[in-house]
Amino acid sequence: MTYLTKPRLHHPTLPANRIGYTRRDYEGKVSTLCAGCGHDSISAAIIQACWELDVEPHRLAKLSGIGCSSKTPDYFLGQSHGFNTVHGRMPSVLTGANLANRDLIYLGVSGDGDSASIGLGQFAHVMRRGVNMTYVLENNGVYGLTKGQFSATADAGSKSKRGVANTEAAVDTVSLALLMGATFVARSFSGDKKQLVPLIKAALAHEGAAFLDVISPCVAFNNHPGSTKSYDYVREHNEAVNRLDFWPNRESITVDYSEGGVIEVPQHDGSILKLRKLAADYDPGDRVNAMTHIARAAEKGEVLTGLLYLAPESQDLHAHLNTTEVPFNKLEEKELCPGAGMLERINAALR
Ligand SMILES: Cc1ncc(C[n+]2csc(CCOP(=O)(O)OP(=O)(O)O)c2C)c(N)n1
Ligand code: SF4
Ligand SMILES: [Mg+2]
Repeated sequence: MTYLTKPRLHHPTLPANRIGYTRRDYEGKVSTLCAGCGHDSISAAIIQACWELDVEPHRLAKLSGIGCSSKTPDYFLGQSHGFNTVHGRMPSVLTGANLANRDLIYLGVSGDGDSASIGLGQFAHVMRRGVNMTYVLENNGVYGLTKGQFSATADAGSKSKRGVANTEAAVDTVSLALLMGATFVARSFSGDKKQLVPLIKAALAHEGAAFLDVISPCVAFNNHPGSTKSYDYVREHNEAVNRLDFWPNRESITVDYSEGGVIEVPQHDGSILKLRKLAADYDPGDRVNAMTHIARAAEKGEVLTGLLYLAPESQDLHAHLNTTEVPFNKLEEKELCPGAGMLERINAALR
């Protein structure tokens, strides 16, 4: 058996969200990952975020590559659209789907092997193109599915289970996302649901390329002393720059934030991000400053988490390409094929 379906039993007292769904309606099949794998906690955070956001499951498309991480979309949002693509190719398939139907909410799930090795080019280009998506990278520093080889995000000096030190420099995916022009960049930890759930909600509401790197320990191959992606290491070195609260536009804000250090950032859809500053000199609106902070923290062996960058203005690929508001898959044939005369005029303009 390759998967286990969950019985569709609903406890009558489970709370429902505004569209009448309980958390169970956002679950998927029973996970076949190792007990304690960080990836399962990320799936639970995605379920929580989508339930709290009242996402209609049929309006969400989840796409992934290959790896334990890329298997996880089977374990959440069982009523959403899903596409398990080829290793490292989730971004291009997602870009195509997004161009064909801009009306869906796009969630890409990937691993550090999937994104930082074979899929590095695809990752870089989907960020710079500003595809309207949430890109969740479940980062454990190893190729979990193929038995724990170091991946390109393993820190130099980090030791394997057998005590061998990694000698190669790590690809820092948040720095790369910033360099490539991502308009929302965050890092979190699978063991910190309080931080992770609002970050996922804010990323899903963001218009443009939202990148979320989540350190997600692999308990089978990379959770020992000497690993910099273990539960203990991340807990001891986690430096959160801010705490985020996400407020959908329909809710009036009643919480008292008078203790100071809070920034309100309105989003294009009317929702509001409330950022509680934890590091006084950290400004998530300043990309260059964010890159410097991330590099300095990495030098000290710290794992900088929180909302690291939010572009003051963001646009997505459809805005760059000036495409029609109507999704392509809803256009009639006469609009998609305007005839030989129009083709001739286009060709003439290009000569
Ligand atoms: C084209 C191709 N090359 C190699 C593989 C073998 N392979 C499967 S998963 C994987 C790496 C997965 O690592 P990661 O993306 O970090 O996911 P994890 O299992 O750690 O969550 C590799 C190399 C493959 N499936 N396809
Ligand atoms: S091998 Fe590692 S990444 Fe894969 S399921 Fe097990 S703990 Fe998770
Ligand atoms: Mg991995």
